Amino acid sequence: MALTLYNAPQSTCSQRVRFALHAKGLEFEEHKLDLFSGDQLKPEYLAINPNGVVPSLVDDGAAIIDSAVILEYLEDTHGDVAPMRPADPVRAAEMRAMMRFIDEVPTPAIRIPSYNLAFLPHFQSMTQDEFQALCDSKPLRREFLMKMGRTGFPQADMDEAMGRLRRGVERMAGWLRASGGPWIMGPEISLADLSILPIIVRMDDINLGDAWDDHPEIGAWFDAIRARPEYAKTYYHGSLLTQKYPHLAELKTARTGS
Ligand SMILES: N[C@@H](CCC(=O)N[C@@H](CS)C(=O)NCC(=O)O)C(=O)O
Repeated sequence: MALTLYNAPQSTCSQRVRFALHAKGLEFEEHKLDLFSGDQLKPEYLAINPNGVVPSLVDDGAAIIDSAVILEYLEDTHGDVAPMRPADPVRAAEMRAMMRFIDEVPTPAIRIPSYNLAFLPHFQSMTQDEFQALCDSKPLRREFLMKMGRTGFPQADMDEAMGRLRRGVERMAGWLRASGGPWIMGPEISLADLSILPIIVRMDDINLGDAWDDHPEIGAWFDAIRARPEYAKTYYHGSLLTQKYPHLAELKTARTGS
C-alpha cells in the first residue's frame, strides 16, 4: 500500500494527520504545498481535492480528503496498529461527538487570530482586484477571506474567536477531568486528542497559552503529548508560526521568557 500525503508544514489540519501517520509508524511520501503560492488551487491538486485545501491522503490511487475523514480512514485501514478509536461503538460515538465539537467551535475560531497575527501581510500588498480574484479562486474559503479583507478581521471577530477558543479549552478541561486523563478519553490516546492538538499548539505558539492557566489538566496533557516521539516528527522545524514569523517569536519570548 503506497500512501502519499499532500499537506503543508504549518497547516493545523495537516498536523493532525501527520501525527496519526507517525503514531502508526506508516511510511508515506510527503508533498509540501506552498499555500501562499497557490499550490492547492492548481488543476492537478484540485483533481485530488476539489475543495482546494490540505491535507489530502492518496492511498494506492484513492484520494481521501478532509483531516477528520482521513483520521477515521487510517483507523479503518490500520486500526490494528496503535489504535486511536475505541472498539466499543458507544465510546466511539462519544469520541466522534468530541471531534465534531472541536471542528464546530475551536477549529474555525483559531483561523481568525492566525490570519490576523501571521498571514495578513501576505495579502496586504495585493491590489483590491488581485485580492478579489484570489478570494474567488478558493472553493472553500472565499467568504472567509472576503470577511478578512486586506485590513484583517475586526476586533469583534477576534473577540468572538477568542470566546470560541475559550469554550474549546473549557470543554477539553472538562473531558480530561471526567476521564481522569492523561488523555481526553482516559488511559488511551484517541482521535479526540489528535483533533484538538493543533489548536492547543497554535494557541501556545501565538501567545494565547494563558487560556489554560486555570486548567492544569491541559498543561499536563500538553506536556504528555509533546513527550511522544510522533510529536517531534509531526512538528518538524517550520511547522510553528513562531519559526517563520519573527514578530510572533518576539511576542512569545516577551510573555514566557522562552
Ligand atoms: N475541513 C478541512 C479543512 C482544511 C483546511 O482548511 N485546510 C487549510 C489549512 S489548515 C488550507 O488548506 N487552506 C488553504 C487555503 O485557504 O487556500 C480539513 O479538516 O481537512
